[in-house]
Amino acid sequence: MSSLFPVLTESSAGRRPALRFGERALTYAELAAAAGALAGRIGGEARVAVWATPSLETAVGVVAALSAGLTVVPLNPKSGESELLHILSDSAPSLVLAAPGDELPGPVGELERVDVDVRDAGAYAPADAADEDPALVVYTSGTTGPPKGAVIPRRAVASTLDALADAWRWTGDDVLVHGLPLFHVHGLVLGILGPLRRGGSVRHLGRFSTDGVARELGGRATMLFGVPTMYHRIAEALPGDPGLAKALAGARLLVSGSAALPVHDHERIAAATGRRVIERYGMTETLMNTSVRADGEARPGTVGVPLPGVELRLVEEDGSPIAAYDGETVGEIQVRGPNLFTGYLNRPDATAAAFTADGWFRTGDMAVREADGYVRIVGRKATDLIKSGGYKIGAGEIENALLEHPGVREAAVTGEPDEDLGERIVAWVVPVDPATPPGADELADHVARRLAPHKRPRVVRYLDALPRNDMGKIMKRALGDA
Ligand code: MCA
Ligand code: AMP
Repeated sequence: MSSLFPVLTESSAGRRPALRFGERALTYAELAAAAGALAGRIGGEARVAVWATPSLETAVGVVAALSAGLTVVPLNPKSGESELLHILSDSAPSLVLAAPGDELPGPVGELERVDVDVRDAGAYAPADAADEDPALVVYTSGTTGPPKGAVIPRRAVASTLDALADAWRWTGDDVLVHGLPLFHVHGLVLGILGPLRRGGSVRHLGRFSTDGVARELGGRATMLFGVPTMYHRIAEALPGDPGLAKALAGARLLVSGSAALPVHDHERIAAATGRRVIERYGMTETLMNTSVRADGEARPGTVGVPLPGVELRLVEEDGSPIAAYDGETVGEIQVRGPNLFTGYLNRPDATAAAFTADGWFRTGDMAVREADGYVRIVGRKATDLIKSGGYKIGAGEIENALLEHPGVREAAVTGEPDEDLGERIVAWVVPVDPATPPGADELADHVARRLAPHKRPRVVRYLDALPRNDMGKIMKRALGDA
């Protein structure tokens, strides 16, 4: 297939800025040189892990590996030991790319390590890779068990980014600002590979802050990507921050995704800035499916229309397609198109279950379609999937971690509405000894150490017993009344 980053081979683009993280930046010529040198060092490998800190090194490491035709497994640097062990044994990378000086814990430290030198210089010569070759393996949580590795081919990356370019009129003149993590699709594929495929530039904030957004959008940045929690924090800050309001008012495009942006936050931002945030809808497995278009109506509470090349349908419980465009009939969203993953690594069972016989991917998201085709997501099929801060978190994974704590006899995990996070993780715990139950902080630390800090329970509620039905199954819906 043609190169994922055609601009890197165009000498005319050489002096244009490509990446900026804080004070550190690379032009296209510098990025091509650093990626070329690194690709030369790792070219013989097949699958490599990247210690995905929010840094130039991560961006250079990923671009180099993709240019060499390799598959990248991004690792969350805050993942705990069991999560890292699972990801590394499942994906079996032959080495890890990291920034010089970064400490690599336990199982990652045992891998062969290649330091990314962003000032290195080599010839940039992208390898010939096929459309169906895997580009990324991104781990994503399910309702039960450990996260599954979604294998994302190169054609999915290219097609989703080109479809977004069409929908958003995204060009090489755009300067994107964001503070998203670089081990998920949103921050890495859309937020780093997106600008580089267009020949534009990205300014990463290191970590999200409304000050950083005001500074960059008040300067040269034209677009902002964020999860709803970030836009909620912006909406909260706007009344006291005229500089932030002015900066947002001047942006070309404000895009939210990864979870639903509440209409209240949409309206507060519109009232303070005169600008509407637009939403797009995607998944790790499908990359992007729909979006409000730059030239379309930004209707709060909707995720717009299917992107070019993406087929989308709603189906009834029994799988029969819904014909109605009435804003009322709810069905599960199924999608088909070049944006889809090829399957879950080492999980043919889960892959088969995710698709219908005729190749539609079952998203598990429930939606209605309005008369003009706009999709409005109304909920999710599985109550055991929690979206907190834009992260998808499986209840079963946290329950298993809690049950490994010696003070926990039984555990159930649910999501509760949260103004800031969308949903917060609640752990319902039956202690081994009711007189000395493990403390809430201790249980949160326990989960954060094993899995990841964003998977830790924010609230712990203690019970004498979990509500169960006649079959012994935990009745999660009864937990609120327990
Ligand atoms: C707190 N911390 C702890 C503990 N408690 N660490 C260890 N043990 C503990 N017990 C640390 C946290 O690690 C964090 O560290 C800090 O304290 C604050 O934590 P927290 O409150 O959880 O986070 P936050 O800073 O408030 O983060 C909110 C956030 C974040 C910035 C919105 O949730 C975020 O980045 N979300 C983005 C998720 C995302 O990209 N999703 C995309 C997947 P420190 O201060 O060092 O950070 S979805 C996707 O890709 C699809 C395709 C799509 O559609 O987009
Ligand atoms: P992930 O598995 O982390 O890639 O998350 C994918 C899920 O995020 C989807 O199945 C949706 O439930 C949710 N999602 C992504 N974008 C949106 C959006 N704009 N509105 C509502 N939900 C969204």
